[in-house]
Amino acid sequence: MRLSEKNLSLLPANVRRPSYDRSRIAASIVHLGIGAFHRAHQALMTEAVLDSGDLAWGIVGAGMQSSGMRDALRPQDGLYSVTEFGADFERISVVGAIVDVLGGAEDAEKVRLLAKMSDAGTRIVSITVTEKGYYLDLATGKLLVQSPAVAADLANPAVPRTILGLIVYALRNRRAAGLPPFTVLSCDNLPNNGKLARAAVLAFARELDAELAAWIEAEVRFPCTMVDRITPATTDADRAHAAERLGMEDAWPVVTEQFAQWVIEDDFSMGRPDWTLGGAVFSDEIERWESMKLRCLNGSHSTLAYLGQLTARETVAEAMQLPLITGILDALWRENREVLQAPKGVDPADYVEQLKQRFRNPALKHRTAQIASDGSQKLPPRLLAPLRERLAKGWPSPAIATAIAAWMHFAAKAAYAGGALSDPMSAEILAQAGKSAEAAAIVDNLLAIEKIFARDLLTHTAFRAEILGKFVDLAKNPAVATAGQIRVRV
Ligand code: CS2
Repeated sequence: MRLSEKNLSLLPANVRRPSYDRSRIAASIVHLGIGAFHRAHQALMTEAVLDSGDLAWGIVGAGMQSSGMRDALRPQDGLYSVTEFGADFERISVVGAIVDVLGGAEDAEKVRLLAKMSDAGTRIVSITVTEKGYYLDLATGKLLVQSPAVAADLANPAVPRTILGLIVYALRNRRAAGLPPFTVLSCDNLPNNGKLARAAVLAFARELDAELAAWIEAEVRFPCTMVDRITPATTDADRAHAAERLGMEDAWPVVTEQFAQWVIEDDFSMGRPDWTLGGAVFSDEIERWESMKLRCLNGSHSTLAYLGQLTARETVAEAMQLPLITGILDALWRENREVLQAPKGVDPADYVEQLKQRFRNPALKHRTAQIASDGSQKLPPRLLAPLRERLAKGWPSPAIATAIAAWMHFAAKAAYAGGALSDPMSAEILAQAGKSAEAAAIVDNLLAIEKIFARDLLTHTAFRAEILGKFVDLAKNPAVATAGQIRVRV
């Protein structure tokens, strides 16, 4: 038996389920990048809105690269389960907010998606495509016009594959039809995510049509948001657990933590749901919320991931058992806090304590390999931003330097093993990391990648000495996988 509209009534009594009539929902939100995170976060908060009786805000989800989610959820009428785990807490809910899933690999689906976005009923287009889905050079903020995906979308308006092509062509259709523009709501882990989305969309539009770009600039709203909920990729064990609780199969359940936070700038052109019903907060302090979260949570997550990968710790909770790692994290949090501007009413010390509890959550099998992906995209906002603020004050940053050195070891390890990295810049990183087996050369060759490090760090004498020192410390530590493989000149 499989989860579906027809089988809802057969769920055990302790499973939460939609309290409203799904056939009456208006699907006014299109979500680009329908993965586990969106389904554990925005979709669940939207579920609370629907449960309150406001049925104006159903979601049409879209896969950007693969059709996997569509194939899993369509036979289930869009229904799926979310299991939330806290220290002494477990709750399972079946969510009805996603009314359809489009998109994926096939051209015909992209055409349907574009038509849905161009439709008068679409009021919000929200996005979770990760950092690389914006096609921005994060060191300069410029659009990667040469990237094959962007070039293809500029050349082929009928079947756009990137969020930029989809948004710009849909807005062009709406303008031509005299329809108001939807709001573009970025929910990715980027500082000023709305502003970055706007910059990428405008740069793409300018390549096509200056007038259209000017219209977008004047008319389209791109609120910034801070999103937070640790949601690991679903495993087979999660599928089995959900099936047992539901008494039926769910092809793609979501497992997440109890904690959830969503802070949103209240700037929507065609209305918005009252997401506060699901726990969201509207605020004009997004930049502070976002930088606290990115640096304290995601920065330490990346640090844990690279050090965890180097010390054979498969999950975050396992990595949190290793004093070598927790010692570096404590120092990293101190370095971050010294340059942090916390939102009003938030005590950063409490925030960090709560993070430690969240990272230790044994119910979440959050793989360090998953977080270690896309380092080229994650390092700049998570680690290099606070680093530059500290360098400007002339302060040393041994913990941030260790974190970056750990990423360098991680890259060197992959280069020596002849493997690949899950990173859009894998080829370039591995070429630089594998050029030499000598510590100083590896550090310099990697620091020379301008798309990640810009130009200032390689030539900063004090920082270069600091990171080399930390890189050498790791190379000499027998607990680290690359120890013995890297030559250290004395
Ligand atoms: C993680 C995030 O994979 C990663 O890079 O740091 O996905 C993290 O789990 C979320 O941002 C938590 O809100």
